[in-house]
Amino acid sequence: MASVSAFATPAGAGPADPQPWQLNMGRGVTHSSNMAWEAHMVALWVCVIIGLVVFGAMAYAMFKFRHSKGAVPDVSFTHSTKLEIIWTLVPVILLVGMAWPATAKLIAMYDTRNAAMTVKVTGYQWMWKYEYLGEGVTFTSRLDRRSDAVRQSGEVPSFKNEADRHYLLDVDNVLVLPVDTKVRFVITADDVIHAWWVPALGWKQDAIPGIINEAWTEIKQPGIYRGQCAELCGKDHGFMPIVVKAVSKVEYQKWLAEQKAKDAPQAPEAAQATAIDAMQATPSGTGERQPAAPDTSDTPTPEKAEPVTQ
Ligand SMILES: [Cu+2]
Repeated sequence: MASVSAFATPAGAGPADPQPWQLNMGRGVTHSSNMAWEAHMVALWVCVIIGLVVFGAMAYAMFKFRHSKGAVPDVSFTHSTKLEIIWTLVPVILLVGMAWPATAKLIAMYDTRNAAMTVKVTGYQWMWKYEYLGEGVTFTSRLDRRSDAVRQSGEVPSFKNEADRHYLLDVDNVLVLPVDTKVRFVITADDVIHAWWVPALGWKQDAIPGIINEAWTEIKQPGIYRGQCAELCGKDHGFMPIVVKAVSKVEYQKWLAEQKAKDAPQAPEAAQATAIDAMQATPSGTGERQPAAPDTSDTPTPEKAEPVTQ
């Protein structure tokens, strides 16, 4: 990674954003992403060594035993038991040697126990809804207005323009999470299959209607981490980015209190989320939905109301 960080970070780019001329996979900012990076580096070096040995042997054989030097083919050679044992055992040892730690890492990545908090993520065409379970904080997160306007104007955005630095990668409401906290995600969708993916966290998880998938993260350093929907989900698949803002625990508590205060009387986000719920409600939808409050101005007295029969 030293070679990567040697390149100057462009102004406005976050610590986990890809850099110009970056060759290797980024390390990310979580234990999971570091484990993925380690598994990747082991596999990469195994591949590099195999490549050097195989192509080195080929080059040596072609150069040393060439026709012009009077080499004569050994036409009597049919097989070598010793060689066959070696070229079977070596790959088996390599594969087991790589699979063992990779499996241990995968098991750790799927262990969502002992999380301090849970965020429910729901994918919609084409936005995300975040619910901080048990906190009563819910909001939707969609492509920021600036990106939306630019993409529809036909104008070609330039990375030199600071306002377009994160073109198609900015949202109106970011997902705020505390650092050094195990956060469990429950991930689903309300229409088609989406996938929630923030590379710096080290995983992606499918968001499937009718199925709850789990994942977790524990972000080590504060920052802005960007991602996108990673499942082709319709015409605006490319326009439902994800932005995670990791802050200190104190800042997070402050932010949460602000959200609760804002949501308490008449919350635009909550109202918007409820509107989306109502719009997308299907008979197979989960949970009981309260019918909209009736307009009582010209409603007859309750005893006159018709009983609802199914
Ligand atoms: Cu999607």
